[in-house]
Amino acid sequence: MVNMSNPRAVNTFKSKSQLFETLNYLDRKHENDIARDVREGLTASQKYIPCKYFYDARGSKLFEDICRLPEYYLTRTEMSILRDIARDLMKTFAHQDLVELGSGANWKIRILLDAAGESNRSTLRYIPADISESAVIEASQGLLEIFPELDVLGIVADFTCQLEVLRTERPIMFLFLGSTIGNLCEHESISFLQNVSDNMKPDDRLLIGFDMVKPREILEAAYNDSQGVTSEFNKNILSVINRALGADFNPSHFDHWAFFNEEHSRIEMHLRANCDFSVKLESNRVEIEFKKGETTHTENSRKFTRASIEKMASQARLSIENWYCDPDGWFSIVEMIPDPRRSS
Ligand code: SAH
Ligand code: AVI
Repeated sequence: MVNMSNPRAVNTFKSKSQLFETLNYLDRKHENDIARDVREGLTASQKYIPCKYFYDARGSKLFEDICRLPEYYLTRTEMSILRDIARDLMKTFAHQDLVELGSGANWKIRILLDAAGESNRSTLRYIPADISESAVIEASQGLLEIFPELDVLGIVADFTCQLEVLRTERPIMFLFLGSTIGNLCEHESISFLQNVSDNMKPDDRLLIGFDMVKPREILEAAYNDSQGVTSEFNKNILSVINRALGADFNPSHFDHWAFFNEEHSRIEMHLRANCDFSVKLESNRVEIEFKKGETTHTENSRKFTRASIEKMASQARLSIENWYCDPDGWFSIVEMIPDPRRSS
């Protein structure tokens, strides 16, 4: 069983052939966090909004559309690596749990479950964990239609502060794919990985996807696609805030802006005001002014090198077991285990 006893809600859903449960751990505190985070972010000298608020149902769908874009090489490159390694990873994988952090759509896990084969698959449990309830439900339903023998338990939780709900008694392979780790800043990613390591049993494993540094034109094109989907995704965060906080953002007052910041080795995504205006938050209790040209920082997407990954792993008390990448070295999947010296 999953460790924590008090989810806010336990919901049962139906896929074609069977029922599955989701446990929702996002509570009233999470709703208060949005108000606090947005107030803090929009009153800072460089305005910002934490990127975890991108992912309502529409944000999750827009991210899936991004993954299909020709410029967004990350998804297809990571999937090609997964296809290459899936058989080896899964051949002896039975009676264990696959816990996917920030699971999103089910595209990548399907590759691993396919490779597991039906007899091993019927002994596995897949635990998708995401802040987006709609993503967890839809991915689980879709997966059970393809693999009716699979056991699925959905978890709706914030992986930055609720990892303990994901502990189980069986050996776990944790997955943190898509370079979602790049959306955490350096110190957040180290404390996140330390926290994962602290929640790992000695035999657990962790597979992380990292987007690697590459020429600026390729990086910038991936975040400035020609169809404008990334721009829609970026502006969708304003609709999330409008709904959660009774705010009155007009998305057309902002332009999408994304560029590679070489010094910090990250793509930065911003929303730039295209006129002067003010916005009311929390049903008129707070008013924020925006000046034409001023930007609100909505996301960092860090790009890694082998050295930066090795440093981060060692700071988080994780040992690197295996390293997999595509022939161009654009993306890496790194397998880590808890450092045996982690408690000393
Ligand atoms: N792993 C998928 C999806 C990546 S998109 C892939 O590789 O394509 C990032 C996912 O992380 C989204 O589904 C989003 O809802 C989720 N997410 C972002 N911040 C989160 C948080 N703090 N806690 C839990 N899930 C989070
Ligand atoms: C989820 N995450 C890894 C994506 C990224 O590339 O940083 C989110 C994204 N933002 C813009 N495009 C995609």
